[in-house]
Amino acid sequence: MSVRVGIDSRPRTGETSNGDTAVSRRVGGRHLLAVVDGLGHGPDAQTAADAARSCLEQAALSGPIAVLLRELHAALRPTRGAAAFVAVVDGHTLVGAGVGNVDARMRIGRIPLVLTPGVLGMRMTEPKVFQARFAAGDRLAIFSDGVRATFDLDETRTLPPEQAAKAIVDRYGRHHDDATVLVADLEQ
Ligand SMILES: [Mn+2]
Repeated sequence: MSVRVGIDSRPRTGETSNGDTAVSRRVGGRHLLAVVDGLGHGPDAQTAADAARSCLEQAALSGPIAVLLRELHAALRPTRGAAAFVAVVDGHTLVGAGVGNVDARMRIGRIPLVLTPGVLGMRMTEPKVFQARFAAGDRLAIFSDGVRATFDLDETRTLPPEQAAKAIVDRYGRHHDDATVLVADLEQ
């Protein structure tokens, strides 16, 4: 099973620091997919995003997702905090959780997602972990709240993931916020 990923991320208009970040990382048979939105925008938001990125680039993917989120929560403690959606693809199974305003959807499948309120690094309740079936040929999008949720994944179905992510950010990105989309296709 391979996951093909495209990411587009840009700061709000007039800002050079990006408080959003996305991570795609394969370890063994597992593939980590994450989007992080540092609180607010500007350099301090980017510091939070950077701390989250370095945590997610080193974290073990073999344990429960709730443990990964607790590690992320701890790594973000010295920062102003962040919202994040973190998922792991293992075969045809997608397991993940979202804390704060980073959301996700699939083109065909359905994520029974209940976002957990809170801010990673500040306050987090027990994360609500979902599990979904991720069929070959399906497409997942994870997006920060700088992207209007009205986009339809069918609109970009003919585009490869890199171009689809860019098209969604270009068309649906809010100019007053950092905007990020991670698009992942599950291939055979
Ligand atoms: Mn945001």
